[in-house]
Amino acid sequence: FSTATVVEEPMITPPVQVTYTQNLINGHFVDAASGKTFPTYDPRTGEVIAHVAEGDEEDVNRAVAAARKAFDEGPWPKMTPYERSRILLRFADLVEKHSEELAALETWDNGKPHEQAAKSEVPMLVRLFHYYAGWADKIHGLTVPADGHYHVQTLHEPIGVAGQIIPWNFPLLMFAWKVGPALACGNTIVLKTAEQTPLTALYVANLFLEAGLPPGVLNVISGFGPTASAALASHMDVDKIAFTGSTKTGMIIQELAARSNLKPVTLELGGKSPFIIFDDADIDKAVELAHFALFFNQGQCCCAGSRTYVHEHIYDEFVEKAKARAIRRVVGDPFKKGIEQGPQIDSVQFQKVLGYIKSGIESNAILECGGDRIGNRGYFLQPTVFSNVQDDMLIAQDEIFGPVQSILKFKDINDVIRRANATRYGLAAGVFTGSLETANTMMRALKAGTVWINCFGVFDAAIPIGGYKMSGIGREKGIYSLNNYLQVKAVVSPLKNPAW
Ligand code: TXE
Repeated sequence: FSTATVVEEPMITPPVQVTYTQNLINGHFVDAASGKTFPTYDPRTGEVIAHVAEGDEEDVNRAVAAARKAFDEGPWPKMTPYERSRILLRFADLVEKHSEELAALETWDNGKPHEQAAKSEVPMLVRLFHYYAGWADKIHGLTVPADGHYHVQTLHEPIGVAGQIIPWNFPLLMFAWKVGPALACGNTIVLKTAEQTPLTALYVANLFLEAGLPPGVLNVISGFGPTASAALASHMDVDKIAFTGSTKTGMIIQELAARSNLKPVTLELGGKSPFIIFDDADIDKAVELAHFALFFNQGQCCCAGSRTYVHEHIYDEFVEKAKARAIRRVVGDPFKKGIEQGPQIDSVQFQKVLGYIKSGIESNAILECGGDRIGNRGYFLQPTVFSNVQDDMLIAQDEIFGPVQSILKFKDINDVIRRANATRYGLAAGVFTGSLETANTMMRALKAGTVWINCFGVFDAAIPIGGYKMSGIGREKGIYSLNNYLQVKAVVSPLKNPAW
């Protein structure tokens, strides 16, 4: 594997320093109440980048108290919406100003290609805050034509203290998807970052302070799931919880929310999204898109096109070309120019992916290429392609969350619709075809929160995302995310003289 040599070379020193490692509570960076810290690692080498404060129940209690006070006593929900919008815009300007440090920090902590962080993810963070800054002063209720002699209106009010728990695969974007709409609606927040990637959220939290966000409106805690997240999800003074992560943990979060104060829950969970290629499609474009759909971000995407269904007429040619493309994929130090794939996030995920590769081999899928680690340090994996994958194999059912493409053969449209939908997940789907009728039929038939037709992985601040079935509850981004952070109050009052 030619890419192995790339990984063995000395790694580039990241062009950024770690400045913020403490929790942000009530406008101040503070140590954990216990005094404990934990390491965050460079996935290129497994070496420690920094030690960050380890928040647990006591820190969550302090953060929730600050967020409660900032909500109940203001000024945040009581500010004019325009003033809130201005702070979100100032924050976006500061992100732009510090985009180089941010992109470098994101790559260092997560391992994703620096070009991807710099050219796509940091600009998307800015775009998302511009988008929600635009909403802040356009949130309003309705007047309702009810029966009887009443004036009826609805007020759309912020819910209160929002608890938000985010994962490690897109630390900055997950921060933006959660924080943007919550702040635009006038809520206050306690956000718990993923233990693998605490650094960029702390960095941008400081930019929020610089932008003039009042103390207590946004609190950021680093820490672990069973301690910090669980305390947040079960807190009696948290009014809403939003979570992105695995389906298994999503079920725990919903249970904790239900058993405490029945706080509403939104969940963005796992997926096993089909990418379906018909025989009337341009095969070279289909190969490239299917490759991108699966391998992007080291395969660590909730929406990854992880079941590549290919029509039997073009199957053999597709498999050959998909294999050739995977072998050409450039893996190495994500700080280097031209690198397409960096390391997996940590040893747990790395071992998990290797376990699925073993399972694919044992279940008699054909290993076309890859299948092993690259080099002997860090968490680099060979881009791996399996053909002859059957629907009942583990690699066709579970979320692998790594650079492993599974190619399955199908006969006709009815066959593939049935099989594509035969999963507990329903996050996304992709269709590649030259026929409008096929595209329209697929778009209606697929049970998924997003259907990409002749494209894949197109994200935008305005496009909602979320899951059918066990891929989640609710939608994030776009206008739909506002509903997650608003209460609707109906106000009814009688008329003096109904004749008027
Ligand atoms: O996720 P977890 P992990 C999927 C992907 C991956 C698998 C496991 O398949 O391989 O999940 O990854 C917090 N109570 N996705 O273990 O456990 C944790 O601290 C409360 C898909 O990293 O879901 C972190 O903040 N909270 C996904 C967050 O949950 C708990 C993105 C995510 O961790 C907790 C990431 C507990 N008991 C992984 N345990 C997507 N939808 O994009 C953990 N957490």
